[in-house]
Amino acid sequence: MTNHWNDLQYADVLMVIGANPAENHPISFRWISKAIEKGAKLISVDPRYTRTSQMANTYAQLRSGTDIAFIGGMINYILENELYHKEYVSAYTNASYIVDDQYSFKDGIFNGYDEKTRKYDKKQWGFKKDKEDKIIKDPTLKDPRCVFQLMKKHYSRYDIDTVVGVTGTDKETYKEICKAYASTGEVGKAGTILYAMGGTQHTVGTQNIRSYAILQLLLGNIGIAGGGVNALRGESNVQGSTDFGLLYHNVPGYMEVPTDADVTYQGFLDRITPKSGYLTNKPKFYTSMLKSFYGDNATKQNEFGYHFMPKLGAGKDYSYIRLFDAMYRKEFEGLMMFGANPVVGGPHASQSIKSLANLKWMVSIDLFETETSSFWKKEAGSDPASVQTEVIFLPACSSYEKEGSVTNSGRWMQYRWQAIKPKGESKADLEIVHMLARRLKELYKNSPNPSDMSLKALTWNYGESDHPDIDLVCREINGYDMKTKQQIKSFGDLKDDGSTSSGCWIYCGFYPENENLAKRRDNTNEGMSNFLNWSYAWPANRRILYNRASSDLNGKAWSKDRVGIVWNSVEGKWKGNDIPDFAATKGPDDPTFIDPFIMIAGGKGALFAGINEGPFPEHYEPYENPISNAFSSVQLNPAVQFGEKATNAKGDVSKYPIVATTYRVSEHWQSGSMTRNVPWLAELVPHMYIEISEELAKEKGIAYKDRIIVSSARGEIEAYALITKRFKPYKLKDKTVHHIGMPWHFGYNGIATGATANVLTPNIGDANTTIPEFKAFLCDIRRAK
Ligand SMILES: Nc1nc2c(c(=O)[nH]1)N[C@H]1C(S)=C(S)[C@@H](COP(=O)(O)OP(=O)(O)OC[C@H]3O[C@@H](n4cnc5c(=O)[nH]c(N)nc54)[C@H](O)[C@@H]3O)O[C@H]1N2
Ligand SMILES: Nc1nc2c(c(=O)[nH]1)N[C@H]1C(S)=C(S)[C@@H](COP(=O)(O)OP(=O)(O)OC[C@H]3O[C@@H](n4cnc5c(=O)[nH]c(N)nc54)[C@H](O)[C@@H]3O)O[C@H]1N2
Ligand SMILES: [Mo]
Repeated sequence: MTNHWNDLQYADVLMVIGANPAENHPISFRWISKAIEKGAKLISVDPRYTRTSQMANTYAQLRSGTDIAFIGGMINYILENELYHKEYVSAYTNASYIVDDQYSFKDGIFNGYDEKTRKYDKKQWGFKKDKEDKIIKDPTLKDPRCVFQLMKKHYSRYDIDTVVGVTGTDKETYKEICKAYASTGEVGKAGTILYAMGGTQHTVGTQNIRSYAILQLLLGNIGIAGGGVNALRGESNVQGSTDFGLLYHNVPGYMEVPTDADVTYQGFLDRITPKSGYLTNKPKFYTSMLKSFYGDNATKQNEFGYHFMPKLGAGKDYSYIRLFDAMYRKEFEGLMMFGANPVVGGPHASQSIKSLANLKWMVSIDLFETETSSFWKKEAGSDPASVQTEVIFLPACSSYEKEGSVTNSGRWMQYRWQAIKPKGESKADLEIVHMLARRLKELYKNSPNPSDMSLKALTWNYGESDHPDIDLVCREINGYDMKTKQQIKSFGDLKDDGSTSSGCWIYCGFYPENENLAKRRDNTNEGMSNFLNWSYAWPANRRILYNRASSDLNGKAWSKDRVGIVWNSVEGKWKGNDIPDFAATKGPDDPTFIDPFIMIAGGKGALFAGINEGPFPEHYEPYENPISNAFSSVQLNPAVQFGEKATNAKGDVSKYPIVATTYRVSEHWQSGSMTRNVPWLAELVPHMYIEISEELAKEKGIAYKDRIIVSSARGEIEAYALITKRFKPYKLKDKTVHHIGMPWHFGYNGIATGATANVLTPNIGDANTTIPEFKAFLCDIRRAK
């Protein structure tokens, strides 16, 4: 989230698109309801009429996988009718930048595309520069080659009729939404966008979210209270885990993992450090992280221990789908899984089982025996001995049985204390890792083998018993001065000369001196519900990102009802209801002042930005699509990469004419290991079901509670039919398309069991993140015998 949960109450219009917070983030509704009580409008855009839709002023149906068309039409409406926030767009975004002459867009393809590699050369999407190497701008936004005009041209193709012909949305409802949301472009108004997996789990997931960001920049909705692009994150600590390098290509603080092509530390730093913007400081953060990994073993002479770091094979991709592909090819011997159940949660689930069966060993660290830790029973049928994978199960304890912090969607790092002692032999994940690390270090301490140097050089100073001292972990995450061992107060004080250590730079400052600020529980509201003394928000306790944009060019708040940070000329500093995310003493007239979007070189909000499939989001159809693309002759996102051929079976509309999507219900949690083992919850939603419209049920001769079979190119499942008004057939331009939906919470273990939706889902992902396309695929249904 650029903003945070409590802040939702300050919005004038809330658009929930690709999320269902009433079910999946129920507490958020406290703040949404508060906004509604004050007169705000709630818009819900979803293929299915959800519990969120039920609370909304306006509900729009859209076919799964068509968000870019939906938002593209809104962008067009706003540009055509000049409803954007003019001063904001001109001053705070890159709308005025003149784009390089090379830029072009023709029939779905931008310039710089290589068909063979399915990749773009992003360097060809640059800006025009003058002799002093400065970007040429036209603040009037009239130049036909400025970002603003090129964007206008790009989205002029997204007229309302074409859009609703693709999304299947009712035209009058669509117009109503365009008007209502565009009203937040008025100076002083605020609109917020809430999204989650309905937006991301697509082959165009990243561009879906970029289209939300463009919309928000045009309306001047970023940096202000009640605004923002707000990702409603998933598992309670998924924000924290990505902050700490959960993903294969990141180390803590969203910095890059070195590859084996990065032969020297300096060369690596040169590659990953931008030439301008705040991230020019990256070497300070990286070196401090290496000091936290290797302590005194990281010296200037050995490039701060850079060579101890494991390197990723250059060009290798070990994101989820590729990792399972690699396991299938037997490129891995073993797998350690902390709290994951891929046999239910992963795409093309029956294929995941085959990948696991190709491992030599697998460790599952979980609260329950899951479908994954018992996969060998299913895989082998009546002969478990035929599966060679050695499976080890370590009982983990639940969140209530351990202490530590979790970071919520608003980036607030909140400490939780242990409520009860762990049951049985179960242990906290941290304890399991700690015990393992200590034993491994002991085993290898005398090894002369160079490949074991990394383990030997690693510092592990969290106490001498099997129970780690978590306070020492917290102190190390924040960081300290190597000589004095004093805690560092802010990431601005980190150095690249090896004199400071910090485990995760974005968290540096949560533990200055002797107070762990994640433990703060002072709920005094000093202004705009930012609760600056409640827990700690990264970075630097800032509650709303890019908050310079909360005021105008002179430093005056856009709205007196939404004061973020304002310039106080008497005191000569920026003050307000938040922590400024820029130098607080540099006035608005200071020539060295940094623009609001501090993390981007130039500081301007990027309406034009190079991500993998182009500088402007463009609509492409999902991998499996019911109609041909109305916007160009390119069907699928041209930058999507394919994995193993054998695992990428594609269903054709002639055989699988129905669009399907998957989602969650309040009563179950994820792959269901936890909730399907809790009797009360298992009783509330005891069976797997498929939601189908009354029209489709009639066409197929299916009655309520009939057993039906859903098939896709990957497999088929059997479940109960739930006939509902929540789904309606879609009237697209040339044909009517049926749409069904189903929860993905079921598997064959636990008290409540049922078919796994992911047997049906495709093994293909987004072109930037590779998140699987769980939300839009084709299938067919029939009555079971
Ligand atoms: N009770 C409960 N709460 C949960 C979870 C849970 O399992 N149970 N899981 C947690 C986790 S890890 C996560 S990531 C979050 C996820 O939170 P959400 O993203 O809200 O979860 P979903 O229900 O998967 O998807 C949201 C909506 O997207 C819609 N949708 C499908 N396709 C499209 C599309 O193409 N465009 C648009 N605009 N919408 C589409 C679906 O119909 C669905 O209503 O929830 C978290 N909260
Ligand atoms: N079709 C479809 N598939 C999806 C999605 C979708 O929308 N549609 N959503 C995707 C999303 S957003 C997500 S996040 C993934 C989730 O996929 P997974 O992470 O594989 O599924 P979970 O059920 O969340 O697995 C969590 C496991 O952790 C265990 N656990 C709970 N607490 C602890 C703990 O403290 N320590 C340890 N060691 N274990 C613990 C639980 O018992 C459970 O078995 O699924 C994805 N799969
Ligand atoms: Mo998630």
